[in-house]
Parts: sequence; structure tokens; C-alpha cells
Amino acid sequence: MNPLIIKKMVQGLTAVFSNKYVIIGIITFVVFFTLKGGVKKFLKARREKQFNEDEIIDAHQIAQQYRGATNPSGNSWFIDIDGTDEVSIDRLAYQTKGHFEQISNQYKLGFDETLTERMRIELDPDEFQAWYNIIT
Ligand SMILES: [Ca+2]
Repeated sequence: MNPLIIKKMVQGLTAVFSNKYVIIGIITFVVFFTLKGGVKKFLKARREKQFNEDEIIDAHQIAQQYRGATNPSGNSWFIDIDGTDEVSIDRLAYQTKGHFEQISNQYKLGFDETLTERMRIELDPDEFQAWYNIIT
């Protein structure tokens, strides 16, 4: 290319890029897209956090419902003699499927015994097997 043409082009570009409106436009453009990416990431992270919290709340709630079904009197001293709400346990089994570990952890945290132990005590062997088949 002719050096004179190159020189003209450089001068032209220098003129364009030293125009404050062009510079403001470029900065606005860059800031906008940087922020847009940041905002998207922020929203995504918040959604995921919310999702995880919902899961924990559900597991906690289901663990509480297991306790209610195995301890209908509400008095933990009577848990072994106050009977069992098998209908509720059957319903809970379907909600437990795929979340057993979380629910079992929540149950252990809340009641200092494992959910499986409690189910063995409350259910007869056939019922226990049926419950186990649903959750796994
Ligand atoms: Ca009981």
C-alpha cells in the first residue's frame, strides 16, 4: 500500500478516536456489556442459591413430617408406643425418592437417630421393605 494512503488512514482514525463522543460511545458500549455479563452471572448465582435453599427447606420439612407420622403423640418419650401413621409414611416415601440422603441428614440433625432406624422400629418388615422399595 502507498505510504501516503496509510498516513491518511492513520490520521483519519486518530481524528475519529480523539473525538470525545466516539470515546464516550466506546466506553459506554464496553461498560454496558461488562455490566450485562456481571448482572447475568449475579442473577444466575442468586437463582441457584435460592434453588439450593428450597431443597434444604423441603428436606427439613419432609423430615419433620416423618417425625409427625412416627410420633403422632408429639411427645418423643412415647415415640416407640404411640403408633405409626402408615398412610402418611407411604405418601412421604414418594416425596423421599431421589432425596433420601438430604432428608435422612435433616432427620438425623433434628432427632438424633437415623430415619432408617426409625422406620425399622415403626414398620413391620413387609411395610419397611415396601417403603424402602419406593425410596430407592
Ligand atoms: Ca411411633
